[in-house]
Amino acid sequence: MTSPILYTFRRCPYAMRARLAIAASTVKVELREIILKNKPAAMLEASPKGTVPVLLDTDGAVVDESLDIMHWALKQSDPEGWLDASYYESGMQLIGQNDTAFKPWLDRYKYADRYPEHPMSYYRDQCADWLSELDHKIASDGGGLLASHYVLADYALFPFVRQCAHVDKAWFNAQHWPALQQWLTHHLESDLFGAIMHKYQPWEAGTQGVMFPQMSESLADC
Ligand SMILES: N[C@@H](CCC(=O)N[C@@H](CS)C(=O)NCC(=O)O)C(=O)O
Repeated sequence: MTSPILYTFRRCPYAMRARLAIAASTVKVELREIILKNKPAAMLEASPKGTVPVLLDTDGAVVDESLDIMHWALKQSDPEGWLDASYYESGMQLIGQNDTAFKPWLDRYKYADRYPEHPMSYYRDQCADWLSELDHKIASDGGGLLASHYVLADYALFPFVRQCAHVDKAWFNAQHWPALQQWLTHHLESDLFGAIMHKYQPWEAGTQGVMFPQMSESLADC
């Protein structure tokens, strides 16, 4: 095995945050796109819990939590200072809140028919409380969640805010969250996001995945 292998699913927010960090670090991996309903045996052998993303390093180490994959990549190379120590602890706290408190509400909002004990609007209100908090943070910190620039927490939370906004775009856009809406638009329109959202055919056992991140067009022209 010459490159680390990343098992990923394009639309998974956890996999997105891992790909964002890998792309920003420019650490090269072999990307293997999977289908959640038909997980490759090689992935399950490496990580029997069966969630994406999973990173299999060249020394055989398995990293199967998205946040750990972000750290794995950024510890090798962090050209944009995502791990800036000044914002690290507060960022990890925010990520913890996102993953443990907000994400369950997001799932209920997105799949409200599976949680009939409350109407969809109830779940949306829970999400809105968190999004309002994020809007205030961005407004007071001058552009990012914790600083005037983006750090680890911005990239770790962005795919989840995106997912929430996409459940009902008209509703999201109608809220008075100017700072959060601008923050989201910036991420959605960024080259980095474009670079991690290419569509790939699902990987087939016995074949080579695709090298990721792919060279940017400006570099490829040189
Ligand atoms: N805590 C994990 C969560 C990953 C996760 O739940 N991924 C979802 C996809 S978004 C998954 O693989 N679910 C398994 C399935 O749907 O079979 C992480 O941060 O990597």
